[in-house]
Amino acid sequence: MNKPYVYITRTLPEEIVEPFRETFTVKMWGSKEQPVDREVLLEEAGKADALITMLSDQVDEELLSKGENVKVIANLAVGFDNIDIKAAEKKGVTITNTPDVLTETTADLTFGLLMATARRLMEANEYVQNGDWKNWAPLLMAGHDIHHKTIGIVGMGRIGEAVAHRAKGFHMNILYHNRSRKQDAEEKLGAVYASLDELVTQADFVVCLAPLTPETKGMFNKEIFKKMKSSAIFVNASRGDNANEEDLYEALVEGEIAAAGLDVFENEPISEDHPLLSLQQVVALPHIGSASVETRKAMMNLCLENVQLVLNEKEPKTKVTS
Ligand code: 8YV
Repeated sequence: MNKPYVYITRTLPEEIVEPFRETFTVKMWGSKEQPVDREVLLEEAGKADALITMLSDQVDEELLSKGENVKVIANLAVGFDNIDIKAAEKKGVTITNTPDVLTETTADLTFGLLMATARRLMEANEYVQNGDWKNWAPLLMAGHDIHHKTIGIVGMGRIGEAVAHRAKGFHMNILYHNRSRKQDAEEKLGAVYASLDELVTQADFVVCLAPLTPETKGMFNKEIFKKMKSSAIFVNASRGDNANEEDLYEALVEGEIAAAGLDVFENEPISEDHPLLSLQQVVALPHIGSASVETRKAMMNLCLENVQLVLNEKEPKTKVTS
């Protein structure tokens, strides 16, 4: 009997894929950096029993109808805003994601980005590297305190809570805004629920960790930035589309907020002439929230396990439903 055919839209390390080659035939897009050509993906979907996709792949009605035999699509991310879940459900295609395995790593990066922005670490590093450090001055590269300040977490899911744990270690006051109340975070971490307006007016650090949905798209706009403290630092490690980039740029230029730490952008990857990169008070990262070797390997493994389970007519570990 022919082994099931699994198409992966990037090249994954052979050590991860190899154990699964016994169960399925695996083909991978030949680039570690470039997204798969849409035409190739559509053609491969027509032959595949399963797909492993990345955030940069649009899983829409067109792809789903080409993939007549596709039973499962495993997305290498916790987010799945690149996938039309309802259309997949209609076609009976199982969609899986990679929650849990990336929670702590993404929280580490988010907190690191917050710290790098508040304490101007990138700017200070560049200053030393450029040979500009000739003297000591009382306010040389002085940033803002983090400890005992107020953090406002928008999107208190798994990663939000893991960031709150880190914030507690820094003796911060924790506000959060979420679709539902989080009793555990309130009881164990002293997190206080706030409306978005209350949160943005009170927080020294506004950290966005909300998934991208029609409700969250553009939620950080002109009006919201205006309500923030002029000393506030905005950190986004969720999806670029949750913030209106033009409004963010204006808020930074006008001094309505002090700085921004961004791991995500509206259109990724961004080029070096992106307006936000012209601002010294912006720390920009190339969407590396979950990018530790250990975590990325765990995510890849989880995708392959989910594919294997579904192809064996078992429940996947981490199924996404609408
Ligand atoms: C992805 C992410 O790992 O999981 C998510 O939703 O945004 C990242 O952790 C990365 O973008 C690869 O798809």
